[in-house]
Amino acid sequence: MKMNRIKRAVIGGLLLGAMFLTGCSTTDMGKFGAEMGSKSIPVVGTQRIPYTSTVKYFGYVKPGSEPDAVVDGKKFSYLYVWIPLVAPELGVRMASPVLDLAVPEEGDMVDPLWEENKEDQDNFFDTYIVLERAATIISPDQILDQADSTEWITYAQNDDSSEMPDDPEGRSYNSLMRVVSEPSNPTKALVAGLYRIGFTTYKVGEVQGSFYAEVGAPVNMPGTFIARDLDSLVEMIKE
Ligand SMILES: [Ca+2]
Repeated sequence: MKMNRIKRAVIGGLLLGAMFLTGCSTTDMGKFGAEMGSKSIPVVGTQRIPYTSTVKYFGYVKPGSEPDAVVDGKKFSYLYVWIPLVAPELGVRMASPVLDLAVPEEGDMVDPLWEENKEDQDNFFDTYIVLERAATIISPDQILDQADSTEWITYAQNDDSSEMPDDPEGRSYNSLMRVVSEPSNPTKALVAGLYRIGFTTYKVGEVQGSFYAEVGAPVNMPGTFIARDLDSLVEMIKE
């Protein structure tokens, strides 16, 4: 009887320890794991295969900058994303500020403002992201002609994700979402074309400071680009 109680206490302690470990926030961005092929393992949690292809963007928004748009009273900025192939799934995550979470590597897209301001520890924002696709833009030569007139289809949004590192004040305010394509539904299929990541701050506050954005796919996607404006995006696609 007593032995059983001790055994139960030990097992309980181990379970608690394992839950604590898996529940802890990471201190760097870590691998971006996919939804497809993920497995839920009791105690351990969800095990994910890292995305095969990821494209990263390091950005900075100067305090006091004008937003790209105001949607339902929220000040939105955009990152434009060219997806060159049909994707079975897309993941998007964003963190602010960047500081020690990640450093740009070859092939990453780096905003010149980020280089100048990457040490800024004072300005950051509570990220909120929305993934949208331009309904009519499926080839690069349509981007500049149709961007103003196209409709944008919303796929998903996220405010706070416990999978992301905390902000400098220890709050779980960074964002992560995964969208699995539904090929038979035109508004849920992840076809090739122009996408954008709308980002804002969900609660009261301004979008300002450094930010990290990453788009992942479980297949190779050479020719995927991210830019803050459409002219730059078109330039990158052409090169
Ligand atoms: Ca948030």
